[in-house]
Formats: sequence, C-alpha cells, structure tokens
Amino acid sequence: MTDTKLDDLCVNTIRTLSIDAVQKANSGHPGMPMGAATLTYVLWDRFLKHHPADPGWPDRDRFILSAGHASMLLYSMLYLTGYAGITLDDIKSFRQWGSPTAGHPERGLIPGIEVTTGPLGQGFANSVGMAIAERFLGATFNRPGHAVVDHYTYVLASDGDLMEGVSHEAASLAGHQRLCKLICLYDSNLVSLDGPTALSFTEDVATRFEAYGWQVQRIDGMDAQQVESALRLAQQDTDRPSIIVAHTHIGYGSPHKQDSSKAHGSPLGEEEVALAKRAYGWPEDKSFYVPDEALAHFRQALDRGAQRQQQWEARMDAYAQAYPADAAALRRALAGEVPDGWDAALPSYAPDDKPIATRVAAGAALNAIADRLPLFIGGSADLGDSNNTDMHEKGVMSAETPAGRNIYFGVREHGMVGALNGMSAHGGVVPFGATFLVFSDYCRPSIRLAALSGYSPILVFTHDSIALGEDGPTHQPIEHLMALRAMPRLTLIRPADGNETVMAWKAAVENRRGPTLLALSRQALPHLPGTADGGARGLLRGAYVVSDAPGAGRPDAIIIATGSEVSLAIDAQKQLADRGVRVRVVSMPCWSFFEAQDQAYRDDVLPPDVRARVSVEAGVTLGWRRWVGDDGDTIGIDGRFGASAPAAAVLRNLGFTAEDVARRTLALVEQFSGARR
Ligand SMILES: Cc1ncc(C[n+]2csc(CCOP(=O)(O)OP(=O)(O)O)c2C)c(N)n1
Ligand SMILES: [Mg+2]
Repeated sequence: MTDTKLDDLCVNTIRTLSIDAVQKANSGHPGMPMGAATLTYVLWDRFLKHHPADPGWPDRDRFILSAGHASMLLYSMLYLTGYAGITLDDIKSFRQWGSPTAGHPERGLIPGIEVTTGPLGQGFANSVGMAIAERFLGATFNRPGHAVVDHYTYVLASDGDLMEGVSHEAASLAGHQRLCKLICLYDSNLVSLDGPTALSFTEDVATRFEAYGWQVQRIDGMDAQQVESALRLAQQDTDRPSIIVAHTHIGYGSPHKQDSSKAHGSPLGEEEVALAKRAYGWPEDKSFYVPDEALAHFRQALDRGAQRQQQWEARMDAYAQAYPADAAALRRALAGEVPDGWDAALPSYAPDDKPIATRVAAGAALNAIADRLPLFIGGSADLGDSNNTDMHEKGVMSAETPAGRNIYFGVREHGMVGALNGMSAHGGVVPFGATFLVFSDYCRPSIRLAALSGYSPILVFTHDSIALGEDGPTHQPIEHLMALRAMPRLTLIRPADGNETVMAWKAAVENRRGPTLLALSRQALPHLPGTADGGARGLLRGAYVVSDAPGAGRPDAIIIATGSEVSLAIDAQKQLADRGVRVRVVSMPCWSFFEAQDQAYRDDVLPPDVRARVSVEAGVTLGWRRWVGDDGDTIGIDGRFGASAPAAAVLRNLGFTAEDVARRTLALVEQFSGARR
C-alpha cells in the first residue's frame, strides 16, 4: 500500500467510526469529524508526542479538542492509537449512560482527554494556559543541555470557538506573551449550527490573528501534504504562537449534507451513511469497520510513544545527576505535591492588631506563600493594586522573562480563568487569578468548567459587598455569593478577618481537586478574639462558634454571619449582652465545608433547639433559610441593587449596622419568649 493510500485509509477509518457511532447513538455531531479528520490524523501521525500506554506522562504534547461537539473525532483517535481507557465497545455506546464516550469529552472519563470541552471557546483558552505552564516550567527547570520540559500545545478549534469572546481574550493574551509552542489548527469550514457562517461571521480571522501577533498560515485542510508542511512551519516559529487556518468541508463525502449545517449536529441517516461510505470507497454494509492495516498503522503510536517517553526519562535521569534538588522539586510539582513547609511563613494576627481588610490580609498571605511555593503563579485582570495580588520580587512573566511569576492578565477575566484552568490541567503549577467579585459573572463559565472538571485555580475575588461604597451598584455584588454557592464542587470561602483569611489560603492551596474562590473585603475589619490562637481553624469545618453567648447554658439566639458581617454580629452580640440577651455568633465562611461535617458537629454549632436564629450577609438572602429555619430571620439585600455612596452610608441605609442586627435579633428572641409564655 502506498503512503497516500494508507493515509486515506486511516483518515476514512476516523470518519466512518465517527459517523457510525453518531448513527448508532442517534445523536451527535458527524460533520466536523468528517471534515477535520485529515488535520487530526496528520497531527497525531507525524507530530503529536504522546504515549497511549501512559497518557499522563508529563512531557507529552497536549492536544485539546476545543470544539468538543466533535467528540467522536477525539474518541476515534484515542481508540485507534491504543489508549487503554477506551474500547471499540465504548465507541459503540457513544453518549449512553455510564459510557466514557460522553456527549462531549470530559476530563477524567478517559485518560487522554486533557480538558473537558463543549462550551465553545473554553478549550482554546485552556490551551493558552497550558502553553503558559509549559513555558514557565521550562524556563524555571531547564538547564543548558537539559531540556526536561519541552512540549507543544496543539488545539483544534472551530468557527464557533473563534466566534466566542473568551477565545478573543485568550488569543490576544497568547499573542502578547508570544507563546511560540502553542499551535492552533482552525477547522474553517464556513458552516456553524444555524447555517453558513456568512450569516453572522464574516471577519477575516487570519488578519485578526496576525494583528494579535500570531504566525498565520492559510491552507487546504483536506490536503495532508499541506497540513504537514504547515505544522512544520508552525513549529519552527520560535517567536509567535501559530494558527493554521485550514479550509475544510463539514460532512465531507456526504453527497447531500457536505458543506451544509445539516451535517453539523445530527446523524446523517442510514442512507446517507451508506452514500458517504461509497464516496470513501468503504464497505457500505459494515459498521465500526477498522481495517487491519489502518489499525496496525495507528497503533505504531504505542512504540513511538514508548520511545519518546524513554528518551525523556533518560534526560530526566541525566538532569537528576546534574541537578538533584531541581529534579526532585520538578517531580514533586508534576505529581501535584506542594513542598513541605509551604505555609510556615503565614502570618497570624492578635485582637489588638490594627484592623485590616481581608484583601490586605490575603495579599500578605499570598506573599508568604509565594516565598515558599516556587510554582505559585498568577495575577490579576488589571486590578492588581486593588486585589493585593502582586507578588513582591517574583518577576513579571513575559516573553523575555518567562520565569516571572506575576502574570498581567489585562482586562480579560474570562480568558484569565480559562487560562488558569489550562495551567491547572497541565500540572506542575499552582495558579491563581484575581478580579472584583462582581466580575465573577465575566468568568463564570470557566469557573463552572473548573468545578465540573476538577481544575484547581485559586480565585482571589475582592470588593465582595456593598461595603465597597462609592463605585456603586455596578460594582457591588448582590446575588453573587449565593449564585456561586449554587455551583457544585466550587469551594467558596468568605473569611471574616486576618486569621480566617490565612486559614482560607491554607484550604485553597491544599484543595487540588477543584476551584477555590476567596471572597474578600475592601474595607478594614477588626481581628476577632475568637480567631486568634488557632481559633480560625474552625474555618476548615465551614462554620464554628467564633464568639459564644456569655455564661453557661443554651443561648437565647444564634447569629450566623459570613465575612465582614461577622464583626457586625459580634457588635450586636455585645449590645444585646448589655440588655441581658445571650447570643451566640457563628462564623460560616464556607457552606460546603460545613455541609460535609457530621450531624453531631453541625448540631453542636447550631443546636436544633435554638430556633431564634438570624443570618447576616450583605447579599441576597435566598438560601439562608436552610440554616435559620422557618422561624428565623434573614438579614440581607433582596429585590434591589446597591447604591453609590461612601461605604458607611450604604451600609446604614441598607440595614447593616450593629443596631439593626441587634434590633432584629431581639425582636426574634421576644417573639420566641412570647410564644413560650
Ligand atoms: C458556548 C456555546 N454556545 C453554544 C453552543 C452550541 N453549539 C455547539 S456547536 C455550535 C456551533 C457550531 O459551529 P462550528 O463551531 O463551526 O462547528 P461545526 O458546525 O463546523 O462543526 C454551537 C452553537 C456551545 N456548544 N457552546
Ligand atoms: Mg464550522
């Protein structure tokens, strides 16, 4: 068989596996696998450094299918090249309950899926983060003659990916950073879901990427030779990321659906499947047919990969001889471990220390961590001064100084978190990003993917309430805390003072299984006696008694508060104590940690027989009934946004003074004692 014939056979194997799986599932997206099979095949056959028998090998190239709807394209490649986590039977149960071949690729279901994709544009942003992580690790660990971190990031993106704003942000950042080992294959087929892209997307994408500072090539993506030469040229550019605008045909080979959105997202239909197979010269009566020659060729990836991996292991051994400490640090980092003692320099605060904002305490903690956690990298979306996220003397990441650890993300919140997800998925680094809490809306889709996929970026979100004051309602979060708590597997922590903030950072760095979001105050807050001397460890259980009712016995009421409202609750507690009312104050910085505690602990903190309970949080009250019950009261902000004025005035007018909290708590206590009488 000639090389070209073998290539055609392999490409058609990818196409027919994909269309058969979609047909059998009666659901899925056949068009892109049919059109982008050549691109993918040439990349995997001639360039991609990977080892199907060891999908997690650290120095592998990363391949990201940003257009996750073309999942069958990825599943076909994984199966054909011999990944152990996927069988032909799995492909036959595409999109079925319990099958690893889910509708869109999900990280963790099949080793070899680098990131979860499907929400368009996200995979592209992830790829930028991966390229950042690779370059940073290389700059940090490689030594002359010892290139131990040295791989490419390839991303396959579709029209939809490049329409999405998040890809614009990420592409702009990648161009600015000159991430030359990032290579995008753009499946430009001029069709999206609603029809021809002429309906909505007519800009010159190539010129746009040129303007971002990318190397740009335009090719016929159905021609394996052109794909190969373009990839080679892309690799040779050592100054810029590369995009290969590959003109392709969606639904290639289907006589009635090629080049039409009819091929995008539904099965071709039995007859059309047969006609497409005829066009490929394929046996029409066979489904899931994998010719032996094709399989044997694909499976060469196993030997090739083993060799590449062995070469790397040998390089690592030589490196370990020459630089034993660095090699040990690199191996630990790649295994996701943080060095012992990373938290040894974290500060602690005494009650009579000067009050500080939790954002300021967080900045101090971040710098204490930065000194001892060399792979801690990140920055802010142009709010570094406000977020207090600048790491002192840790350098600025740029093309000239790739080992710099402060990343200036620019005003690109969505691209930032998408990239953080990629850094986390890449491994080896502990990434963080920052903005105002209200702009969590600007990056929520990426936070959601982190929670869904188990990436662990640390999100330092400050200015967490109306108490930010003068900037007004556009900048004052109202529904955000609750909206974020509604997200499964996101750890949201809203610390009350300096010591809780330190503890929140501990929890964040130690959480390597999902995103952690720190909601931090703009305004200064007192250091609470109850958090001193290790008291703040209660944060790790989600909620704890930060200040108990004076004297012994059952409290008359419990005030549950979070963040900046905890000190308010304690002021109210004092006022009420003067009137003989005994109030317990519970700090509840993290709902999800508290939910994970056993019933005995939860009942200890919130005794079931104390029903006079008040929640205090400067946000919507939706959800607080869960902890205060039907009989309790909820102090929050409902049915309105904040207002522009100095913080004290906003708080006063919206009912956030100690007097307000005391008055409403007292009313509740009186109601209960009246009921008892
Ligand atoms: C954020 C987001 N919005 C909408 C969708 C639904 N969707 C899936 S594919 C697609 C567009 C398809 O166009 P293209 O990316 O060019 O893929 P092709 O049709 O060429 O396969 C849309 C709108 C999505 N997956 N993600
Ligand atoms: Mg398209």
